[in-house]
Amino acid sequence: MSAVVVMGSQWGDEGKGKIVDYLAQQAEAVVRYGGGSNAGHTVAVNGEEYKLRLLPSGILYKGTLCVIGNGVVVDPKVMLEEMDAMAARGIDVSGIRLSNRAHVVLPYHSLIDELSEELRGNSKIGTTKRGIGPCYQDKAKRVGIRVCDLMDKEEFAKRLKENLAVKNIELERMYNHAPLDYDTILKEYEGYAERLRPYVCDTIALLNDELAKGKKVLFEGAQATMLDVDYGTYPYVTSSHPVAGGIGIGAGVAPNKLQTVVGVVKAYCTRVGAGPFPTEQLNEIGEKLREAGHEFGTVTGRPRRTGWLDAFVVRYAGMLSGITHMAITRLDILDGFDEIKMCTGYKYKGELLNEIPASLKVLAEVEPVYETFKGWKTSISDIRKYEDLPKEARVYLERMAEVTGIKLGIVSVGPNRDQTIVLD
Ligand code: 2SA
Ligand code: GDP
Ligand code: MG
Repeated sequence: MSAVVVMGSQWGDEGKGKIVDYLAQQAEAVVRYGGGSNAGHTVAVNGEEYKLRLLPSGILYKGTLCVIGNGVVVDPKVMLEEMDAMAARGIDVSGIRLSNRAHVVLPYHSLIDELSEELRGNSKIGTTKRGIGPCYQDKAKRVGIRVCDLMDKEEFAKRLKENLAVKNIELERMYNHAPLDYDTILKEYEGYAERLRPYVCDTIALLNDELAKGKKVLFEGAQATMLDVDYGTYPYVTSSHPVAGGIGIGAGVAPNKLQTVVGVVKAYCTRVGAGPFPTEQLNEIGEKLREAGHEFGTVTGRPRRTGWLDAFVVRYAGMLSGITHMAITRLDILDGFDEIKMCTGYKYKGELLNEIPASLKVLAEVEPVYETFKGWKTSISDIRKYEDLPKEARVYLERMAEVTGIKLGIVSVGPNRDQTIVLD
């Protein structure tokens, strides 16, 4: 088994960082294939916490290749800050490889992200304001600047000049904002280019070579299925493809190379930003989940919206990405609940739906169908064997597997690497 995917099955923050870190113990390479510094993946080892935004969660293992694929939009400032912070904590960053085809986030991207959200007022998406959408827009508009352009001093200067002329008109006319200064950005980015140069390569060739040699490669999804620009709750989504299909586009590895797809599933559900969330609990249950789970954005610190597990959404995620195993995380957060609910389907105008509706108007009106489970009311954080979990917890997990049609692979009972139960 050489190519393993770890991706989000809900609206993000399922604990992908923790699961990638756990599985990276046996991997030669860990690869990010989409998103950018909007991601916040947390890894905890021996009580130390590492918050990763652009760097793959395999970074804590010396000698592991940590690849930022062509599908990622890279803010060089954030990437270098992250590398410096890791190096300052004694982490070896020499295994990092940055795709020469990845697109570069420039200062006008983050600025426009922020200004356009302000302009949208009540209909804003609730983005992380990291310039992700505007950078992917430039890529699709065919005016983006790629890492290979950044590495070429003349080409970068020329492209920046052309782009900035247009962006400054947009800033002035649309947002009444002062123009950005060409020389300042040029100088800043020339500095980044020199520092990043040793890490830049053709990651497509690198990854396909590793796989051809039988090496284990782990693909790390960012954001999640319901935030996918095609399959999520559009337009309240990110601008990339977090589903497993995003790997063909964002890493240059063909779909038939992916054997194992691990869907990370939080034992309840959260979402940050606007958009429909059928199982949201805008009540004391939601408050309790947020409090017990410390549910605040890793990048922005925003309080996350909270609700019950939506197994109907996880089933959809399983179909879209061919999930072979579920990694259930944060089961321990439910330790103190008397009663736990799971949504097994949606009703719309009294009728059970077979699929997740495309229309947000319909999705906003669906009525989740719940099954209720008895809580286990005891701490499970020290349990390391599946059969040692309380019966009530096993009933909940096994029903989840039944409703979604996906096998249980991992159960996580705490943030630390060792708080992990692997099923046979
Ligand atoms: P963007 O910035 O254009 O990608 O935002 C578009 C939508 O995607 C959501 N999004 C996220 N949802 C959950 N977690 C994310 N990462 C951070 C975290 C978020 C944070 O790990 O906590 O710190 O707030 C993430 N990134 C993007 C976003 O909320 C919009 O709904
Ligand atoms: P990601 O974006 O999917 O990687 O998730 P985040 O890092 O944004 O949020 C998940 C949070 O849950 C992090 O703080 C993790 O350290 C933590 N975490 C992961 N698995 C578990 C678990 O099983 N139990 C608990 N209590 N925390 C966990
Ligand atoms: Mg996160």
